[in-house]
Amino acid sequence: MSEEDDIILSELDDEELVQQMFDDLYDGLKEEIEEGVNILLERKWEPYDILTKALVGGMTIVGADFRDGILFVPEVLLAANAMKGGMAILKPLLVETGAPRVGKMVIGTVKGDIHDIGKNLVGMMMEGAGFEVVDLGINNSVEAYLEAMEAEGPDILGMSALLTTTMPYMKVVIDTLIEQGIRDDYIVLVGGAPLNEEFGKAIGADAYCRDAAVAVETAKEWMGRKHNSAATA
Ligand code: B12
Repeated sequence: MSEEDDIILSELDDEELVQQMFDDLYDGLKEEIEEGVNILLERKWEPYDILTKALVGGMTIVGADFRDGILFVPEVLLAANAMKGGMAILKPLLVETGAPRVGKMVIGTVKGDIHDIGKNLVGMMMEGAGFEVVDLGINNSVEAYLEAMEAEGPDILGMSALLTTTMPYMKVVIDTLIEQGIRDDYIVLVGGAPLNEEFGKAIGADAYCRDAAVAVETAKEWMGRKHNSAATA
């Protein structure tokens, strides 16, 4: 029996439990992460706090060790899978706000990029804030974005990229919108770890958002501007 088998999660205090969840996420232990999330919910933690403090906090440690060559793709995949297990429990809770629909967003990770945790988180938080979200998944070509936008008629286009090699593709999408004369029909939000505000401006996005909470605030702000300009037009 390994040492970990002896740990009973429900007997840990909140701080110890979050630390243990960092370890469990690191080790890709999906069931333990799900159990930890459920325990924190029973202890009346807000779903958003569980998401940011326990899950995103743990993924930050995984990210640092991946960057430093201590963890490799298979381990990170397991960690991502464990994180998704926890997110799946939180999703309905974050989404059930009963808020009126405030707008519609089409979101997807760009071509060549398969990272989807951050995008999923943004989608969840946007739904929680009352937006209707159409998730195109990963590896989206210009054509896939355009097709979805035509079919769905969103207010907002959200693009995610986690690789320095795939982030320029966002510009390809925006340039195509410009060429087709439809750029100003949408609010374009971009995000992903390697991006920054300057990059967002340079490619012609309306805003770069560093995390899901900022994405929600920014989306609401831009929706407000859109309504005001429609009223004065
Ligand atoms: C998990 C992970 C993986 C998993 C992905 C699993 C999955 N289903 O997503 C796997 C193992 C598959 C993977 C693969 C690879 N990865 Co990887 N991965 C990561 C890691 C550790 C965490 C990313 C993550 O999920 N973060 C947690 C989420 C919550 O944060 P986030 O994504 O940043 O999202 C937040 C914000 O950015 C923002 N946001 C994100 N998207 C959007 C979109 C919109 C519209 C808005 C408004 C906001 C927004 O809000 C989010 C929520 O707050 C990062 C490290 C890091 N520091 O980012 C490396 C990292 C991104 N990967 C990296 C690399 C190199 C790779 C590989 C090329 C490795 C390889 N040799 O094969 C492959 C690429 C495959 C491909 N073609 O895409 C590098 C990229 C380096 C670079 N400069 O380009 C990183 C930075 C690690 C590193 N330092 O080396 N990876």
